[in-house]
Amino acid sequence: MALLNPDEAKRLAAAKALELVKPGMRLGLGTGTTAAHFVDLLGAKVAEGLDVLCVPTSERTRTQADTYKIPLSTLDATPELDLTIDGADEFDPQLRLIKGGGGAHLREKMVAAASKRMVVITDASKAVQTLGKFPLPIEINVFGAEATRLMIIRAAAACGCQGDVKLRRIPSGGPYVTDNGHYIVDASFGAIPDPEKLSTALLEIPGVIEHGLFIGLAKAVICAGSEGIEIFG
Ligand code: ABF
Repeated sequence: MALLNPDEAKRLAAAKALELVKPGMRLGLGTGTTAAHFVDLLGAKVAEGLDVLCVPTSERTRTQADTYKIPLSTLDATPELDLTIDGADEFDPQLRLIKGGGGAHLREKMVAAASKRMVVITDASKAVQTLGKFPLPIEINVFGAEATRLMIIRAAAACGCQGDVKLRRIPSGGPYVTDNGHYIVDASFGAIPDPEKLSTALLEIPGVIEHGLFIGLAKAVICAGSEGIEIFG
């Protein structure tokens, strides 16, 4: 197979995921560049007459899907979904994920949890043995953000995770604000020895809204690289 650049690999994974879509399905649409390829390809199918109803995981994805006139809903109106297709920042051999580099992991996790099946699409660079090289995004409440940041540092240290925990900022310097009106801190741990333990510890902090560890949610990962497509799970 010809060498693929990461963007070609993402599109290949997205095309493979499209084969899982059947008429009448209620779909969760992820966020990010890989998920955007899926929305492009789905848009073409919808133009040919495919009947689906989709819940986007971000305003960005809603806008993109709207341009293709993909029938859209909300998680309130359509609280049970058949399939969610989304990208990831990292996945490990147990199909645990880090997500949230794009700032959308709260809605992504809610939509994935409301789906019978979540399938992740990635290029090969996202495969890791141990999660944590990619900084873990943690969505936090605006009120008391600094107190929450300090609690995260302490809770993570008790789980064997140490490193910078930084408030995410936009290029002009202000804090990044999510679609839900919250801040995000990015935790550069390098490695997360026990993702389940860290997940539980973070969720016990009152100011934490949701973190980007997805555990037990992905049923399969479609990973594309120069060797072709590999499906995990
Ligand atoms: C979303 O997009 C996020 O959860 C994840 O952070 C990101 C993946 O990035 P990309 O598909 O752009 O590589 O799925």
